[in-house]
Amino acid sequence: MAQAKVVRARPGVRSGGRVLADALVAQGIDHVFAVPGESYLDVLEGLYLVRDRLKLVTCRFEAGAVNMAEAYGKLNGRPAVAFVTRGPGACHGSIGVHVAQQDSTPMLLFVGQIPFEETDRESFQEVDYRRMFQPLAKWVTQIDDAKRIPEIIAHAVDVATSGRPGPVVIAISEEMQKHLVDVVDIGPAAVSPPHPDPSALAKIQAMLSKAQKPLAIVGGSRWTESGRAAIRDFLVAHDIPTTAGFRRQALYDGTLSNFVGDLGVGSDPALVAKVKEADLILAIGTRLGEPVTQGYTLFEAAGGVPIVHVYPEAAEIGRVYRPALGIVSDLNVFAHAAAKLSAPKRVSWSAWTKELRALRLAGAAVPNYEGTLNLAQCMHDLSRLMEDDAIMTCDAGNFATWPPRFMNFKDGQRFIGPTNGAMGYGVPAAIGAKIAHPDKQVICFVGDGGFLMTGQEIATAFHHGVAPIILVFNNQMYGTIRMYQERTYPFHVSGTALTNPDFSKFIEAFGGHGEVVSDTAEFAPAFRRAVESGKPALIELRMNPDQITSRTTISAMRAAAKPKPAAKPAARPAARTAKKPAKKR
Ligand SMILES: Cc1ncc(C[n+]2csc(CCOP(=O)(O)OP(=O)(O)O)c2C)c(N)n1
Ligand SMILES: [Mg+2]
Repeated sequence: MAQAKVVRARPGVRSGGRVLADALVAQGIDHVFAVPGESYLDVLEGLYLVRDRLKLVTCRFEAGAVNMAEAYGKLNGRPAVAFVTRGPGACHGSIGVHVAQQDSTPMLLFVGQIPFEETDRESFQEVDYRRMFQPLAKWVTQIDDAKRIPEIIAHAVDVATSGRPGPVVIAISEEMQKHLVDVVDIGPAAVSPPHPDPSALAKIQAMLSKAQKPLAIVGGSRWTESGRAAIRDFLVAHDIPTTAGFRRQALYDGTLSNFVGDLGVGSDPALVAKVKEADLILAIGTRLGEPVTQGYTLFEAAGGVPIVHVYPEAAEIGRVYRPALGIVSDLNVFAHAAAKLSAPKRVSWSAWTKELRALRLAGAAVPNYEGTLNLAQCMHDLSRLMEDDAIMTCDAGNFATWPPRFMNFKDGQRFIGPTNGAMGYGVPAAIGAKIAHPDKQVICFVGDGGFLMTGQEIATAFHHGVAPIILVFNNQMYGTIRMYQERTYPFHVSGTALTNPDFSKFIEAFGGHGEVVSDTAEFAPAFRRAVESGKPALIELRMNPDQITSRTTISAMRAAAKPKPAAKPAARPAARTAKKPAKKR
C-alpha cells in the first residue's frame, strides 16, 4: 500500500502503471470503467497520463463498473476494460464476469493485487484470483513482471475476442506497477478469421432443398452491422422464418415478414410448439443452451431434427445437440458467404413462414388487461415514440418479457440484456451504453427489485453528463420468484414482497427528471417529457401487481391451484412437492 513514486521516466523507460495504460491504448481500448483502489494507484496515474486517448469512467459500485464494461463489449464487439481493487472490489465485480462469460462478451477485468512478496500470508484483502475466477472467466492471469505487460495484454485481447468471446481477468501485483521498464507497446494482431468451407455452404443449400419447414435461430455476439445485414439478406431471400436467441432479439429486424419471435425465457408457447414441428434448424451464432432450447426440451441430443450449427468455436458445436452439419466460422464471414448463395425463385415453405409470422403478430397485439395501466399498449407507444437507432438495455425479471413480446425492434435499434439473468445489469448497462454512444437515445427496462440493486449507479450518469431514460416496472415484489412460488407453493408468499421508495423522488434527488405512470394514457406524454428534459430520467410504471406476466395473473394461478390450502392447510400433496421444481431465473 506504499504511495506511488512520481516517475520521471527517460524516453522509453516507463513505470509498469504507465506501460499498462499505454498497452490498453495500443490495443485500441478507449473506455475504462473503474472503482478506484490503493492497489492500482500507479495505473490510475498511467490512465491520467493517457486521458486524452482513454476515457476513465468513475463508477459507484464495482458490479456497476464491470456491467458497464460488459455492455460496451456487447454493443461494440470490442472489449472495454473494468478496473477494481483487490478482495472486496473483485468480489463485487465478479457478477459482470459471469455475465460476460455466459453472454460470450469480450471484456477485460483488471484487479489490483497485493504486493508480490506478501503472497500466501492472507495479507490484507489477499485473494488468489486464478482460483477465484477460474470457473467464471475465459482466462485468468496475473502480471508480476512489468516487462511482460504489453505481451499479456495483447494476448488477453486476443483471447477475449477470438472463438467464443469472453472475459479475461488480469490481476496486477502492486509493486510491479512501480517498476521502471523499457519495453515496446504491442498493437492488435491482424488475424484472418475462420471462414466456412465452401462445401459446407453447398450442403446447407442441399439441406434446404429437402426441407419443408426450416427455421433459423440467430444469436451470439460480435455481429457487425454488415454481418447482420448479410444474414438478413440470406434469410429474407430464402424466406426462412427467423427467431432470435434469448435477449438477442435486436440482431434481427423485427419488422420483416420472416421474423417470428424470440426463443428464451417467456417465449410465446405457440411459437415453441411450432419450433418442434420444424424439419431443419439453422442455428446461426447462437449457443443451443438452456434458455434457447426451453430447458433442453426443444431438440433431441442424439439426433432428431437436423441442425446446422454455425459457431465461431468448435467446442460449442455438438456440446449438447449433435448437429447434422457443424460449421466453425466467424459469424460475419459466414453471413457474407451465405448471402451469396443463390436463392430459389419460389420456396416451398412460404405458407409456413406466413403462419409463424401471423402467430408473432397475433402474440404482439394488445390484449385487454385488468387495471388502469396496460403495459402492452405502453410498449406499442414506446415503439412509436423512440428513436429508430435507440439502444435498449434490460435487467432480469418478469417485466423483461413485455418488451420482446410487444415490440418489433427496428433494424437500427439495439436491445441488450444479461442472458445469464443477472439482476442489477440494466441500469449500469444503460449508463455504459450512453457513455459509449452519447449521441444515441438509451432506454433501460428494469424491475423494482433490480433497480434497487444498482440504481444508485445513476450517479455515474450525472457525473459523466449522460442522460439515459429508465423505465422501472414496479409491482412491489420480486415478481419472477413470486410466480414460481405461486406455481409450486400457491398462496404462500415467502421472501418475495418488497417495500419501495418513491422512485421519481429518488432520481429527482440526483437532479434528474422523474415521472409516475399509473394509467395507460399517461405513458406517452410522460415519455415525451422525459426525453425533452434532457436529464437522466426515470419513469415509474405502477403495475397491477396481480398481472404477474403478460400472459397470466396471480389470481388465475391461484384459481387453477388445487387443492386450495383451506381444504388441506398443512400437508402438501405428494405429487406436487415431488414434481421437478421449476427453473428459477
Ligand atoms: C443477482 C440476482 N439475484 C437474484 C436473482 C433471482 N431472481 C430472478 S428474477 C428475480 C426478481 C426480479 O424482481 P424485479 O426486478 O422486481 O422484476 P419482476 O420479476 O418483479 O418483474 C429474482 C430475485 C437473479 N436472477 N439475479
Ligand atoms: Mg418487481
